[in-house]
Amino acid sequence: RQSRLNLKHLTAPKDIHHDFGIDVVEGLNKFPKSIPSKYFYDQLGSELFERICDLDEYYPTRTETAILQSYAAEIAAITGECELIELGSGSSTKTRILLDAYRDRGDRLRYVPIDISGSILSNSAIALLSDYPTLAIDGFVGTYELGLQHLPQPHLPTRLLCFLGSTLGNFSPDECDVFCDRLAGVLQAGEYLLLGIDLQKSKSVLEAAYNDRLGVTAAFNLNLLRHLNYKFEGDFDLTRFEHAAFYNQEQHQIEMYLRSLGRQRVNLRSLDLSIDLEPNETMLTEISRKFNLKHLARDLESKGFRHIRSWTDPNHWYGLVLCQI
Ligand code: AVI
Repeated sequence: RQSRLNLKHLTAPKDIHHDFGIDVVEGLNKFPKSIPSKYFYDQLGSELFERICDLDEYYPTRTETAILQSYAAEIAAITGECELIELGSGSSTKTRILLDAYRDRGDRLRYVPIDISGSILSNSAIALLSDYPTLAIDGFVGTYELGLQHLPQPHLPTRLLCFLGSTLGNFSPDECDVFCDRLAGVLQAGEYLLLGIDLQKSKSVLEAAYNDRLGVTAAFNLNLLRHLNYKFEGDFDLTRFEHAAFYNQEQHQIEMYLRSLGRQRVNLRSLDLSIDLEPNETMLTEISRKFNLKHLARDLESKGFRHIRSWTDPNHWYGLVLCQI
């Protein structure tokens, strides 16, 4: 009998470490300085992000969940029996809503989660297997890129690739372009893409979501420096930086920074890197783009995806887009 759980590690930790070092040297030698947001997600960073998702001010997670709860059955009816692939599956909480919808139809259940965090992936896979006795999981610990390169042979009539949580918004327009081309390249004719995206809205709602009163987002942002210290024998003093997040209305994006409280020099010994920061100098740590549903559907059409349906919440704060290649 075939095992119901198959989890593969796609990247040797050494390679991740190597890319991380190159990205950090490049980002910190540039002006203005920046650090790629994908490095937020060490163990503590992933846990802090899960806490962000529970915050009163951070509406995206619960809004996306509510939309899925309302429309998962409709999504399942459109795609029919299908294999679920998920990029950035994390705790797979939202995936359960889709799995329930397919299970209620009597469909076979197969799930291909891809996540950079091995511990979160294996914990959620074990919990899923016990809650869904007929589910088979064929997952990958690794980057999205590696996961997409190693997708298993499809077993069910079609596939639905889910990219939820508005993570697409953390890519620059160019990265987004490359990524969508990539998705179009790995999916076969007739297969589906389900995207969760945060929509444009008032500055006050957006800025509150990234400047929560408990300071969890600030801790999440500052944890990046702790991660750098740990990885590269660094001496960032976390008390000498502060979190800042603004909505850039022209670019329709939240920009998150770490601001230097005073002039300081920081060393990352194992990278042989020293950087100087001016008082109030900022390092860009994340952009979080906010979309317009019509524009996004048009952009996806230009990549070869046929827009099937979009769903949103009563406030139109968040959108789910289903398209087919
Ligand atoms: C993962 N990503 C979609 C989150 C976002 O809203 O851009 C990351 C985050 N950054 C601060 N709060 C949450």
